[in-house]
Formats: sequence, structure tokens, C-alpha cells
Amino acid sequence: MYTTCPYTSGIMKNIHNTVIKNGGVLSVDNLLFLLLQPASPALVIFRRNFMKKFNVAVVGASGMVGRKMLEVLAERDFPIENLYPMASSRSAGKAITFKGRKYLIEELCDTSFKKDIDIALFSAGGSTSLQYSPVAAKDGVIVIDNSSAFRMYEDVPLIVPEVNSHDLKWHSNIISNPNCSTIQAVVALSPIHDAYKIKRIIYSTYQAVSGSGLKGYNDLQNGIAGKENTFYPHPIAFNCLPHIDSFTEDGYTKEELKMINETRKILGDESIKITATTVRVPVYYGHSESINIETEKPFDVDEVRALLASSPGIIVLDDPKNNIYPTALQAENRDEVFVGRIRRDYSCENGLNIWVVADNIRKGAATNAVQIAERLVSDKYI
Ligand code: 2RA
Repeated sequence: MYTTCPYTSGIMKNIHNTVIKNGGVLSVDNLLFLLLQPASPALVIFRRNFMKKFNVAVVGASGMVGRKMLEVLAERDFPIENLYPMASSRSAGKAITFKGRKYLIEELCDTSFKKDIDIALFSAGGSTSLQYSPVAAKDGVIVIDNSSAFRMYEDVPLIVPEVNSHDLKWHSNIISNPNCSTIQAVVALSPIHDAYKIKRIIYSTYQAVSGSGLKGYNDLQNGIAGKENTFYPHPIAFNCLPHIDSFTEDGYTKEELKMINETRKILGDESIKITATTVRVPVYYGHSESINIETEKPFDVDEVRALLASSPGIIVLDDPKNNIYPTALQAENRDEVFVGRIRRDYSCENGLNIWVVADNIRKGAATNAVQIAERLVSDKYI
């Protein structure tokens, strides 16, 4: 017994009517119209049969971000010809499922990229990236690297597609995916910078434990169950730790320095003055950020709200009287960056406060990496 999908039958009716109107002939314009219907079965069939497909490796395929990368690649139907999940010897041989098909994870080694791989998404930590990204790049693979290993290299573009996809044009096979807390911040800051030129930024973050991977996640879960912390230096359950990544000589954490340096590189403006305090909070998924901004040009707050609402990748939730503002739980499993609490900072000229929330594993890592791959394809850099 078959049931008819109403959407599919609607599309088929459209095709039928279009052809009838055109005297039985499907014109190129009509064909394009039908193909461009969102999720159109015609588009799916067209993509499956006529679009170029790519051989894609996911390095760190068993990790939290690697698994999410596979999920996002499948969800967004990235055109994959062959998939190569890879990981260290610890996870090699384990099975993963991608689009209903089972794959065995291969062990990463010096010859892993000798096969015909087009793109490799790396999320296996900095030392693996340092060792194997150059090997892959030399073998002609375009690496999209989620670690911090190459982010500040002059010849490595650091990309957030909504902000600086133009920087893809100077890649030489290694592209860095920025730090999660930076990605969501610059999606919100870029339109403000373009319109009013940002002079100074003060970041205060409230970051989820999944940013530390499974060990952080388990520390919160165990802490809530009354067990002792084994990963963070203090209990994370019912607590806040002003400590993300290691401390440097001058008392900043590396996470704070990443936010400062990466923001300048992505926005392409070294003159912006930036400071940051990054805090780990007992939340599983979703980083929240209070961002204080000072601009050169004056602005109207309603205009800023409208500007953000019309900018790519942003959803504005800003109706505080009705308790509407972004929260980490709302952002979980979403790819957009949520912005609210948009208000003037009266303590300086042209001061602005915003509250920015996003899923750190999706937009902050996996989704951004896949969007970079999509941009490589759509802008014909591959
Ligand atoms: C964190 N930003 O949240 C880091 C992860 N990349 O710990």
C-alpha cells in the first residue's frame, strides 16, 4: 500500500501544468524553475545524476565534532561520491553509518591521502592537524581544519562563510575553521562593522561544556549526579569557571586570545581594540556571549536591529518585555546565530550591547566547516 507525499504530488502537478501550458514542451526556463523548488524531487534527481560529486574524508570521524560533521554533510546533502572516515588507531575499525550505509573508520597514516580525495574535514585535535594536514595538502587535498593549529598562519584563510568567503580565493589547500566562540560573534559583528565601523569590542562569554568535548560533557553529567570532577580543575556542575584553555603569562587564557586575534583576522581589521573574558558554564550545548561594542559612526538601535535581522545566518529574538531573547537551549541543534538584548550602552559615545547565542558544535564547528566546503563548490574554488 503506497501513500502519496503531498509535496511530491504538488511538484508533479506543477510539472504537468507547466508542460501543458507550453504546448507539451518543457522549456529551459521552466525546467530551471522546477529544479530550483526547495527540496524539489526534480532537484534531488538532477543533483544525484548531473552535479559533480566529491571524494570527502572526515578525519576524527568518531569524535564529537567529527560525528556532527558527518550528520551535517548528510543533512545538507553535500555531493559526495566516496566517503572516507578516518581516525587514530584507537578508533580505527569502528563502524559509522552515513546515509544508511555502514563505513569502517580507516586509520590515519602518511598514505591516507594518496587516494583521490578532494576535501578533508579535520577535527582530530591540533597535533593531528599539524602532522597530517600538510601531508594531505601536498597530495592535492583541500583541508578544512577545525583545530587552532593553522588559524593565524598568514597564508591560511580563516573562514566564516557569511563574513569572508572572499578570502577563500587565496587558499593554498589548507583552510581553517575558526574557534566556536569567534564564529558566532563575527556573524553578528560583521554587518555592524560594515555599517558603522567597530572601534572596540568587549567579549564576555558563557560557554557550554561540549566545547571541551566528551570529557567536559561527562564532568557536568557526573557532577550533577554528585560525582567528583575529573576533567575541569573545579566542579562545573552548579558552578562557573573563568578558565577556558590554558593560561598565558599575562593572565589571559588561550581561548580569550583566540577570540581577540581571530576576530581581527576574519573581519580583516587589525585596528579593532578587543578584550575578552571567557567562562565555562554548566550548559551542555550552546555558547552565549555578551558583546559590548563601540563604533566610529553613530547608529540608531532600531536600524541595527533591522540590519541584523536581514543579515545572513542571523535570527533576531529581541522582545524583552515578552521575555523573548536567545537562550542556549533554543539554539541547540540549530545552524543560525541568535541575537537579542540589542540596546544602547550609554556609558560611551556610540556604545552598543548585544547578546549572541549559537550551537557551538553545529555553527561553531561542524556546520561552519561544511558551509566552507559548500562555498568552495559554489564559488568554483574546487
Ligand atoms: C571551547 N572554544 O569552548 C572551545 C572549543 N573549541 O572550549
